[in-house]
Amino acid sequence: MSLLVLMASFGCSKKEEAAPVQEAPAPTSELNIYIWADYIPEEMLTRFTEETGIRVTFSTYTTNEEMYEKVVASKGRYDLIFPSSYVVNKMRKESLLVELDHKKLPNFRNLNTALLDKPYDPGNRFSVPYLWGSTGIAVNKKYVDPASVTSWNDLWRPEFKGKILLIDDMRDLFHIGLKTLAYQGSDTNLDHLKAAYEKLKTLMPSVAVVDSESPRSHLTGGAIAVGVCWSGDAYIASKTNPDITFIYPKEGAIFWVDSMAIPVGARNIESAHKFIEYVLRPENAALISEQMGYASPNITAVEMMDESLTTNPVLYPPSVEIEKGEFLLDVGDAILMYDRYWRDLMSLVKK
Ligand code: N2P
Repeated sequence: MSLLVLMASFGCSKKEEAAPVQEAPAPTSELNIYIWADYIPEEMLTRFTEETGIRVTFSTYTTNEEMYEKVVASKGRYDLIFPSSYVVNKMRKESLLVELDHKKLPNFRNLNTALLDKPYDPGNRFSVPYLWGSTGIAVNKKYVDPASVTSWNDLWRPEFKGKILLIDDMRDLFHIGLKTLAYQGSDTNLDHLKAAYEKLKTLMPSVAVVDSESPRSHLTGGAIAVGVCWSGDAYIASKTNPDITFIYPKEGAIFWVDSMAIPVGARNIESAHKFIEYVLRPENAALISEQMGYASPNITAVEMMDESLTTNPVLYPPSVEIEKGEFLLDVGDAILMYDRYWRDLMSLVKK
């Protein structure tokens, strides 16, 4: 299956609501960005202000769920957010995103068409891909031969007790639990979810740390033998600790695309468009990808980047791994069950 076909399976079939109608407020000289932790070089923000005079404030989140709740609870506070594809789908269907004015985004043409016009946002009316990557297993060679770690099931090996890192990502972790039981990664069947919960429960006593703020610091620290983490963190950690490698489990890694989107109620829609266009400039997109350690959806940027990065399988997975992998889908109301089980699992991690 090609990346194109695989990604065509994004999204779900729920009835769609009309796009939110919103009067564009007068352009202002401010921009409030709400973004994942460690996801943009600060110099990008400084240079944007120097160039446009637009003052940027930014705050960070570590989970899609945290971002979603905050955005819903504080309409008007943020102008630009970075949801993963399945959250774009949810938010657009709930009329929580502003329709983009593509006339203001000429650099959109630099994007890889394989990553555009997917069921999670047909025509990219509400979202513009920012970075993409995967969730796999980081391994420290000091503790274990990386060649012996091939499956999500290896996380349960007794020798890793007390030396496991997890990212604080409910959907990624349930995906792993579900896949080890041969279910779909975005399953909504309650019996399957319960079985995945029971399976994950047996892993929790072995977990040393759950952290999405800075997973890389635990990897470089050296006390972690194996970690469920995002590709970029494994890549950046390997630069300071060469014992760290990244494995795509044989059941398939988890792939995701994070996009830029404007939440309904945003007060600086004009500034948000200017920032999106600024990020789409190839030299800026290349810098973001190089410094953050994730793949760029911007083809022109990829062409400019150093080959050592674009041929690095951690950043740019071989197509065989993409074919085996899965993208997370919106799970609708089943999210409540995920949430309940997740809280219980987190209460079992030794503090
Ligand atoms: C990096 C955040 C990665 C986002 N700190 C995963 N979707």
